[in-house]
Formats: sequence, structure tokens, C-alpha cells
Amino acid sequence: MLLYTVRMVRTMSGVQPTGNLHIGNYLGALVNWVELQKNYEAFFCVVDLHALTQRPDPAVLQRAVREVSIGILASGVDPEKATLFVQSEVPQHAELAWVMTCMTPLGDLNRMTQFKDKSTQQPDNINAGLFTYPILQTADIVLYRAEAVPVGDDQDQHLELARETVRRFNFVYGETFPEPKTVRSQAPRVVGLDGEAKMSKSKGNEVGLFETADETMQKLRGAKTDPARLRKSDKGNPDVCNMFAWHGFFTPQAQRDEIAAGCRSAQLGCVDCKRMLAANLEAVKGPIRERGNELRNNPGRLDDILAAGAAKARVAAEATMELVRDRIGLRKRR
Ligand code: AQP
Repeated sequence: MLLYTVRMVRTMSGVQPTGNLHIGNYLGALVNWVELQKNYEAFFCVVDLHALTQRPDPAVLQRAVREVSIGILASGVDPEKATLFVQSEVPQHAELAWVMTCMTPLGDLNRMTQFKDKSTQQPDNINAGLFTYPILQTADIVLYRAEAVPVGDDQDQHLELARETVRRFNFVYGETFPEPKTVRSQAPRVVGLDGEAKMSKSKGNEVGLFETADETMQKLRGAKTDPARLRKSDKGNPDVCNMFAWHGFFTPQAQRDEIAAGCRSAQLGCVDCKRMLAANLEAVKGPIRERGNELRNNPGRLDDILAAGAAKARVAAEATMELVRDRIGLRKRR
């Protein structure tokens, strides 16, 4: 009798523990994590080594690692299907990052726009880690030989760099890593409450995944809408309104059509439109908040999930590192 084993294609992605998860992280990445875990061998991690580039307070970092892990699980990542772990508990990430550092031309890093953005955001702490961040990200992905990487479009440049590095490595040392492809969600770039910038944990323009219905409505009240609509009696244009774009993620088509017509005819005011949005957001966030609270009340369960995830990730990571060390000429013994 012939036995076939089918190798599942791997997916890998991470979130930084730099604050509370927001609906941009959820829509841009986590929704796809939950989808991909069904058909891929999934490795998802809380990338605490990346967070060090912001030099966080140690106690704050530890809390954030737990909260982000809880957010991932509450969003639907199932530890029975996916391997969820904390990056620093798998030391091979740092080891492979060094190898990849030696494969990356300075010129490639100089082109990274996120480095420029972050340098502006934290002018007193422009550390080398901020600059080499995309190399650690490359290592995160290729350590699991992942082929599918679900991320928002802010990561496009980093993913392109990862692919170039993989090609260079494979050219120099022989075919070792598959080229990772970006997997996009329906919402690869959620704009923040300011109606301008990408929603970001560090920009104060976010709606948190765990915020209550009241907190959400409070934030929505101040959110930017069609800038030309100053009074309720002004006719609005939903096509240029960020709140209407958010309806696109949370509101059924029929209600969206009604909202658009009401806005254009000035029958529906921005506050009412925001109330509807808050209700639809709550329909998604309410159950996530509940699952989050359950996990918070059972800290031992989270510890067990993360410990099991790290153990499994270390096995996969070490298998890759053995191959890499062999290819590059480290630790070869006669
Ligand atoms: N606004 C967004 N729209 C769609 N996707 C987004 N992501 C982040 N913001 C949006 C995606 O979420 C995943 C995790 O992001 P991250 O925490 O690793 O890093 P980030 O992109 O730097 O997220 P933030 O919120 O902007 O964090 P800070 O403020 O700490 O830099 C990624 O897949 C990302 O694409």
C-alpha cells in the first residue's frame, strides 16, 4: 500500500506588542489569519523583539505581549489549528536575522519608507534596530519557510525586501527558501479616526478592538467625515467620507445604500450615521471582548497556549536553522 503525506503550505505573520490591537490590525491582518489557519500550517507570533525598537518600559512590554496574545485568540485564532507564540521565546529568529543581515545591501534598507516615518515619530531614539527591522521581519518569515504572509499594505515594501533577500540567498547558497507572497484582506489599509493616516497603535487615531460600545461611540463622535459637510442640512458625499469607508467593512450592503442615499440628500446626519456604525462595530467587537475577558480570567490557559506554541515553533525553526547553517558553512564537522 502506498501512503502519501500531503505537506501543508505554511503561513506566517506577526503583530507588535506596542499597544492595544485596533480594528486596522483586525481587518488588515487578523481576519486573514483566522481564514488561513483552516488550510495552511500557520505560525503566528507576537513580535516582542521588534517592539524593542521603541524601547518600551519592561513591565509595559510584558503586559502588551499578553494583551496582544489575548486579542489574537479572541479574534478567532485557534491554538488547535495555528501555532501562536512569542518571538523572543524562539531564539532562532535572532540567529537567522544576523545571517540575513549579512545578505542585505545597505542600499536596500535605505529605501525603506517605514524607517523614515518611524525616525520622524521618535527623533530621540533612531536606533540601528529601527533601520534593520525589515531584516528581522524577513527572518521571521523565512525561518518557517512560509509562502503566504497575511499583512496590511503598509508591509508591502518589507515583503518585497524579503523576497529579494530570499532570491539572493538562494542564488548564493542554493535553493533554500520559498519566496513569500503577500496575502491581502478586504481592508489592507484602514484609515484612522483622523481621516488621513493609516490607523496605528502609536498615532492615537485608532479604535481599539477591546473598547466598549460607549468608548467607541465617544471616539467616533470626533472622527473626520466629508470635510465639505459642515451642517446636517448640507448634502454629503459618502465617497470622500472615511466613516462611510468604515461602513464598508462592518455594514451590510442594504443599510449602506440607505446611508449613502440619506447622506447625499441630507436626510441623514453624520451623528446618526456614526451611531449606526458604532452598533455594527459592536456586533463584531462585543463577542471578541467577551472572549478576551474569558482569557484574562484564565491566565494559566494563556501561559499554556504560548508555551506549547513556542515549543512547536522552536522545532520548526531549528529544522530550518540546521539547513541554513549547513548551507552557509557554519558548524560543519568532518
Ligand atoms: N491601519 C491598518 N490597516 C490595515 N492593516 C493594518 N495593520 C496595521 N495597521 C493597519 C496590519 O496589522 C498587522 C500588525 O501590525 P503591527 O503591529 O506589526 O505593525 P504596524 O503596522 O506598525 O501597526 P501599527 O498599529 O501601526 O503599530 P505601531 O503604531 O506600533 O507602529 C500588520 O500586518 C499590519 O500590516
